[in-house]
Amino acid sequence: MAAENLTELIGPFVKSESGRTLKDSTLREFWAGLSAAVMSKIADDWDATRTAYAAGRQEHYLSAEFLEGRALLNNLNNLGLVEEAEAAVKQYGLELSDVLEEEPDAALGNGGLGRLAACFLDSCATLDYPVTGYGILYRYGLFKQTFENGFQSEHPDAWMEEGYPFVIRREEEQRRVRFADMEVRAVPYDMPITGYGTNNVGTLRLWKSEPLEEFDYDAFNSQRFTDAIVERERVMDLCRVLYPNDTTFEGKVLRVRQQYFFTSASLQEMIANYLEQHGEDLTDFAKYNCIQLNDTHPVLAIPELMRILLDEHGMTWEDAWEIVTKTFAYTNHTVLAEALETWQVSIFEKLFPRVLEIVYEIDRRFREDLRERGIDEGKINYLAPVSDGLVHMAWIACYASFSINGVAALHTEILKRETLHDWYEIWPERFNNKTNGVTPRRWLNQCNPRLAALLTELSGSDAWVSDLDKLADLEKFADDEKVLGWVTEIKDANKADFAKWIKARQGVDVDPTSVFDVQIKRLHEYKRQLMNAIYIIDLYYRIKENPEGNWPKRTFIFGAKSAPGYVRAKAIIKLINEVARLVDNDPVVSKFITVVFVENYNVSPAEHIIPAADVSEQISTAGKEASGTSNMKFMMNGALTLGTLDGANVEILDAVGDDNAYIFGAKEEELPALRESYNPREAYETVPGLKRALDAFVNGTLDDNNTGMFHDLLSSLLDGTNWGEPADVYFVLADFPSYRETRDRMAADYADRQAWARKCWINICRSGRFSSDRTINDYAREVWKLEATPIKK
Ligand code: GPQ
Repeated sequence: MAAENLTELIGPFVKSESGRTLKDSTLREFWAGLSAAVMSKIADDWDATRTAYAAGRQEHYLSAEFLEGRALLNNLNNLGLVEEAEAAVKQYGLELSDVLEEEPDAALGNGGLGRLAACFLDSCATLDYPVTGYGILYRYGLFKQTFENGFQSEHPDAWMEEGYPFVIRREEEQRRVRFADMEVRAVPYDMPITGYGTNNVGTLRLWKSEPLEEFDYDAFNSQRFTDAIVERERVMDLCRVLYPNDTTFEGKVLRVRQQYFFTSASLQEMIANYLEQHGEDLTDFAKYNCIQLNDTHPVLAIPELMRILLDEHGMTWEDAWEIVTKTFAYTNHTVLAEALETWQVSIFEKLFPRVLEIVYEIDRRFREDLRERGIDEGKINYLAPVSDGLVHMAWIACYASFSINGVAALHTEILKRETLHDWYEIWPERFNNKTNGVTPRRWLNQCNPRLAALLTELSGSDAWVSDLDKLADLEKFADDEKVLGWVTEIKDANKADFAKWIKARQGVDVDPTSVFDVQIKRLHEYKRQLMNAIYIIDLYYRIKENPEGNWPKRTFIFGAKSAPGYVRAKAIIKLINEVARLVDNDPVVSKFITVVFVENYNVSPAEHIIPAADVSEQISTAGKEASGTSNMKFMMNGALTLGTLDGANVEILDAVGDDNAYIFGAKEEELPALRESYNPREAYETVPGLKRALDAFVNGTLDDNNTGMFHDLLSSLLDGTNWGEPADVYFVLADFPSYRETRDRMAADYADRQAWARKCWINICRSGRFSSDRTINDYAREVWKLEATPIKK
């Protein structure tokens, strides 16, 4: 690392950003200057890491999304430079925390899948694994959300328009990507991924599309100025925007172009590196390279690698297929049918006919292979890569990958039993589980400095930050009154911080002594934010009925974006905002409860919310949430789970035991039978309080501004739809009674702060297995066969 201290470096770097004297430079320019100074400090190690990784076996993480969030504080923490940075900005009368707030979130992802990719890269860097992430440099990240009269409205997020020091354009490493109707340059922008307590610096390589020629001067000179611009914009369109759908597929041509663009560029680079390091014979490609496919979004890499090996390196089909099937590993992230990516053959035909030809040949051989195994034609046709004019990305992934994994134990079991059952029958050895994890650097050490300090003090070192299992040693303090007192004080201080933050951000007053009950995640019917809202409406009426009752004070916090085209999810957002208004306008009820909908929920708001939470709402319909990852973040920060037996909640319960989590609702295996006899209308009529709460949707209590959307919500619960959807697909009304009972009990339990703190402490101390370091070590050992490669100093 360079010898210079940030105190000396910062001045010149800020000046070069601002082009004026320091006293006139803006906070934003200080952020940019400090960030550039940090980059200068890691440059040599970053180079050394790239060189070290290029020579040996590497893993390549292909993902259409990387939800990185902010980078500066994360890098300062990893490099041990926080105090130095504080001193550096103090010289100019500034607070580091104010400088940090200037940073935009790199929101190049929708939700859990993208954030998981970011946590994984953090762990790979920390553990010195030779792993590189590859994705797309979207000009517009996930849209910015505002509420207009309670309705979600979407706005562009031009996150790097004002400059972003943490990506470096590598002009000299550009590739070319050919489509039948256009050829583009793929220019890499590299983001350094620092690790904790290591000199290794990993890389996230984000590709940007550019025209082959900066500008078509011929067209320009022949007075066709607009043509020149139009062609240029067509190429730039490719990377312009992240598709805002989470767990739903949309068959847009531009999206499949994006997928081919970044996978092709990434593969070209891997091949070039192999040729440089290991010579012309590509036979050993899979010995040196492994590719993890983050869901099906990068699955085009499979036929594309075939194309490169066949057409550009003259291999036989058999030799090429041998390499491909030893290279790829596939992670599935959902069992929801609407997420299954299937592309019309005609789109492939139009964009990359040669890739389509290869897909057809994979399909032909697949059918032959399965026939030889004696599998019947009906099943073969169902599993085939191409059928009914559609290319099935998941089937290509399953056929070509040596490893297929789910993201939590229950999820992997459902894959084997249902979603991918036929594949499991043929190739059981390919299936394995890798329960997700989250990085304790960002999600504990960085976002919750008070708790982090306590953990470090009690354990005598900060070793837990890169070895979270060490927290198990602290469980001995579970009955130590002093420690439990500190845990409570820390939570209260974090809640006071949140109250200040949300007041400044949205002008809302919250009572830091109330129970903070939080549900933050994408808005989706299966996640059941609606059930949460119905509980609050019911509580509203119960309080009105008995205003003298001993109601615990509570703050209900939501954060959620809806896909712009997901009408019902948007209706639920409006409904929650209406519930907030209803409560707020009632002088009696508002003494006890407050509802806060955090606008534009993203990574950095999560860092303010999670450390302050008491209750972690993980209430999806059993079997629907593949894993969930906020459940793990909450647990680490001493919030207690209120959850169904779904996704990784099952493993959280297994870790902490019944006494330290609040579990409710129908189990996954009970749902098919329940569906048979289920009558939501009967629940509506008979479950006390339910009718009153649901009627509020449509009787004028809650106002949907005459859109009819609340009526549609209600009828989705009671009647189903005329296109054949059953009523209450996600069992909201079926689980409501047990949800209400459990949630009521939980709020009452909070009164005994000592007993509550004990539960929190158990959760914190047993969160070790939910560190993404554990997940990544498992992938490295069992799938990637990867050795740690620390750089030499
Ligand atoms: N997930 Cl398929 C997404 O965030 N986006 C997607 O497109 C798909 C899945 C989530 C999933 O819903 C969560 O349960 C997981 O915890 C998360 O992926 C990471 O595996």
